[in-house]
Amino acid sequence: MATVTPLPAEALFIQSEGWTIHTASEIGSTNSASAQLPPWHAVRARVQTDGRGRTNRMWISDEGGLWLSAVVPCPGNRSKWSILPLAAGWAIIGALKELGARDLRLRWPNDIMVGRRKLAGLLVERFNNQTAVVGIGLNVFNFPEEEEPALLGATARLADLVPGCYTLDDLARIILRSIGRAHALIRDDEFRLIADELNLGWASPRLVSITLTGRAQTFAGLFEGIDEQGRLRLTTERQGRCTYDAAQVALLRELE
Ligand code: BT5
Repeated sequence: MATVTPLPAEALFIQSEGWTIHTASEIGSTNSASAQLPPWHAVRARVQTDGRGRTNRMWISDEGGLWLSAVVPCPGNRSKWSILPLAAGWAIIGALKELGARDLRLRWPNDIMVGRRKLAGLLVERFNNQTAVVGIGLNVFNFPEEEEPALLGATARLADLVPGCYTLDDLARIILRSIGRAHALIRDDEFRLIADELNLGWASPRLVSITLTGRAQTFAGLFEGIDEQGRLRLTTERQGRCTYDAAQVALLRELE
């Protein structure tokens, strides 16, 4: 289980369209700082000192990027909400398109890519049965490769895609609004609308390699989008057509 840390005492907050957004200068991880907040609260940090990705990979969170975590209610059956990471990716792509960004795509399950460069990553965590924390890391005006040279050539920045006079506060508000819409679709059992739209973007099968959680070996297959429960559809030479949920897949690499 990921660590839970309190929100820094100096965090300031504003209200925006049903959200309470807490902002602090420096936070370890905005996801950890959101763990005990009620639904419709969000936390934003200027920098994160311990930003994390999936399976505890490191997330570089230098000044100028949007490091934001949003707490949403998840009533009822836990499995109903397992599609939240995909829906959040869809929501963020929608929000960035509204702003004028083009040629964005979702790399399953939740990387937002421009070609082969990563613009944003998402980390959805459940710290209790009532809520989920949707963590969003979006490169905007920052230069993550200056902090981590291994990222050279592998990242994209919103400022290069959409020049304009938006602030990180504006972006936080637009993205939170869009997350609220995606949340309502899941709540109302309308996820298939999101799945259909995502599958349009994945219409051409793509060769990928997969490492399953807890297994050492990697195998190749054709990624063919998601089913109505958000599970990855894969065709492999040995097993034919199979499906995997996000928790079963430790790593997906695109081979073309
Ligand atoms: C992710 O993990 O992509 C999820 C990232 C979620 C970050 C947000 S920020 C707000 C909230 N608070 C947190 O602590 N986390 C969330 P994953 O798919 O595991 O990708 C991690 C990999 O992305 C790393 O191993 C690097 O290769 C790469 N990476 C790290 N920092 C990056 C950056 N700023 N831009 C692009 N790629 C990066």
